[in-house]
This record gives sequence, structure tokens and C-alpha cells, in this order.
Amino acid sequence: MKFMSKFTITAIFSIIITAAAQATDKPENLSLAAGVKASASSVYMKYTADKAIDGNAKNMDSRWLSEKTEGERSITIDFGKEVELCKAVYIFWTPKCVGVDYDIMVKDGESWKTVKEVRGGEGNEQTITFTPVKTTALKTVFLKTSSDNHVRLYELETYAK
Ligand SMILES: [Ca+2]
Repeated sequence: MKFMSKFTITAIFSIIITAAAQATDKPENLSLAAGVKASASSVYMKYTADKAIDGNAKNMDSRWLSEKTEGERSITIDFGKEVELCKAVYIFWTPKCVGVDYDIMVKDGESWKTVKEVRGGEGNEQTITFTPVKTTALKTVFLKTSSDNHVRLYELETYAK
């Protein structure tokens, strides 16, 4: 019994240590940091751009929707300071309503530099990686969506690793 209880305690500690290590290793979603702001080329009804950076990817009310337009449909995340980015995760509404073609850009002085041209994107969660770059803002310009011309985006996560 004594052996068992020691074993049990050791096992519990090992689980706690593993969980703590995993929590530390999990990359931080920079979109959720204090002071980060989102803006969009257009907003449909109550679905404002800030809803794409609120950490909620489940509630239908917590989405950014662009106007239904063939003009520019873009969302910009302003970090308010310099950050390093190498990955963006787009969580769209449903697998049938996703961004197919879109350009990912970062602020480069007064202009924008394209870091990735996504073509033929599929699935409601799309993880896009690119060469690490230092910037203060990330802009995504949607060229083609899979359903109609609305962009319906639950969350736009950004990562340094
Ligand atoms: Ca959301």
C-alpha cells in the first residue's frame, strides 16, 4: 500500500509537471494581447472586425462579416507595437464559407508587403505559415470566397512561432 501511494503521488506530480510544460510551450495568440485593434474595409450589420480577435470561435455573433461586395474585402490587425510573425490561423464560419484566395500582408514602413498569397484555401480552419517577419500590423485581402462575397471569419489568430 505504501508503495502504491508513493507511486500514485509520483504519477500525479508527473501529470501536473507535463501539463505545466505544455501550457508554457503553447504559442501565444498575439491577436488577443492587450492594445491590439482590428479594423475592416467594410462591416455587415453587427459583425464588426474586433469580433475576429476576441478569442471566441464558437458563437455565431462573434464573427467579422464583410459587406457582400466584389470590391475590397480586407481585415487589418494593428498590434500597436513591433511583433514578429510567422503564422496566421483563419477560422471561418463553416467549411462551405471560407476564404479561397487571399493575400496576407504586413506593414512595411508606410506601405504593405505581401508575405503569402494563399490560393485554393480549403476548410474552415486554415493555418498559414510564412517566413518570420517583424511588423506592427497584418492585413488580409480576400480575393475569392467559396460561397458568396461575404467574408465570415470567427477568428484570426497570429503567432510568432
Ligand atoms: Ca470571434
